[in-house]
Amino acid sequence: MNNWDDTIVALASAPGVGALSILRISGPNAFSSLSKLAPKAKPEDRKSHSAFVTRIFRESELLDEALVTLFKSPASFTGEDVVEIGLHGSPFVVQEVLKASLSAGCRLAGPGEFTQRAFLNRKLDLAQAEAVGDLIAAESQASHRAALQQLKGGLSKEISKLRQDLIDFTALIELELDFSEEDVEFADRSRLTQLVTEIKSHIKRLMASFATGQAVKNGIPVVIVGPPNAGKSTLLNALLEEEKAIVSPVAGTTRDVIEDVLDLEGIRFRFVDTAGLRKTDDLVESIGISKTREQLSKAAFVLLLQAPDSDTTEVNTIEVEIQERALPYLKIHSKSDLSSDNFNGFSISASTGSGMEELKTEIVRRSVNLEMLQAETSMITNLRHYEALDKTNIALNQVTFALEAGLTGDLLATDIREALFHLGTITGEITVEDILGSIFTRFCIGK
Ligand SMILES: Nc1nc2c(ncn2[C@@H]2O[C@H](COP(=O)(O)OP(=O)(O)OP(=O)(O)O)[C@@H](O)[C@H]2O)c(=O)[nH]1
Ligand SMILES: [Mg+2]
Repeated sequence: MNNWDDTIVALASAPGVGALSILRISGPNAFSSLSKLAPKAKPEDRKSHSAFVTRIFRESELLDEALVTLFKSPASFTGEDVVEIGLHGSPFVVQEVLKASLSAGCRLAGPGEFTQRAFLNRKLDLAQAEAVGDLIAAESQASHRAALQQLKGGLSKEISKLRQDLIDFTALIELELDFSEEDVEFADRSRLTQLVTEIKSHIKRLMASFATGQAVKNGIPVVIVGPPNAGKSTLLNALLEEEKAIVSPVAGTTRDVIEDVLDLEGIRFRFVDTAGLRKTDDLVESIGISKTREQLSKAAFVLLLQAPDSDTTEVNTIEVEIQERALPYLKIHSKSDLSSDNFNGFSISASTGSGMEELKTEIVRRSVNLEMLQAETSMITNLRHYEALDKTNIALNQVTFALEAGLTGDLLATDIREALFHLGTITGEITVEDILGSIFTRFCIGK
């Protein structure tokens, strides 16, 4: 257990009219600071995890009546003595109590400092600590679930297991090195080859989840394309139920990229309306079209619109481009209210709303790996973790190479140690100061 000699304080939830604001204090002086603020609190006589109502004073002036919760070290989020003060007061009262706690022996916490203490006290590993940050930022049900799974330690357990398997093996190889004169092999090479192959495929699965993981965190990008006037902007507006994009009968109305997020079935999507794709001599429109290509390169799913009066050659050219990029897409006949033809496939009218609900269902079904989202499996949502897995994989490729070439134990051990190092940076079993700094400063103050 680390022992800091200072006690930190911060607002853990924002003050607002009618809302409870929580002031969180953690450190060796947490209870003595509380006693100064609330003489009747008597924290030493109370059990951990007890909550009670008490009056908060600054000197003899009554500031608020507060709901206080105590957590005694080591049974707290940070592992230290923790006091949480729930204030009813206005932002003014909250500021006054915060100031009074500074005079009572606390200092203001930096960003993420509570979580950092929790990590350094081994209450959470690094991947879990990062999940706290994701949980705070989670805006949709799916991203919330992914963060919670990581916070529960799902990913950490998987990584630790992979590491342990490798560590057991390195131990055998290092034993061989001690007996190098005698030319013995404790570590069965074919068993090691098998183990490395298993670990590599596990890592591949985790790395493949990154695309879904990222999409869940930031919104799955769905790009709307089609010839001019096909009704792209009208569709965006109908999906968002808001007049976000300008709609007009003039071909080439949309030039910029217009986007907004929408949650469907608890999953966040980012719908992107574009200038479409066509050959044009108009300078501004051609800039818009190159922006459409840029959006396509980031798309997870494409909606291709074709109106009854669209030029089919233009539609086909766009469809070929989508296929060349190997993007999953849905071809939609738009403005169905203007045509009595029976199309094969999807048809909608953004004006009358016909086909819109079916379209939303189809987008969710086609663009998300629902199995991955719903299963209780770990997903990689964090670029740092993805890069660490990538480096682990490269090191393991070296191990495979060394095994195939029949290289000696010491060379094998070096590559395995390299793989262990990168795996260890995910959960923080191996910590590098710069990594810690950059992770926790991204948190907000009070967490
Ligand atoms: N009847 C009918 N008209 C529609 C429908 N959707 C769009 N329109 C009309 O078609 C015209 C073009 O619509 P937009 O949404 O601006 O088309 P766009 O594809 O964004 O066009 P550009 O931005 O110019 O490429 C407008 O006059 C819309 O009112 C529909 O479902 N039914
Ligand atoms: Mg438009």
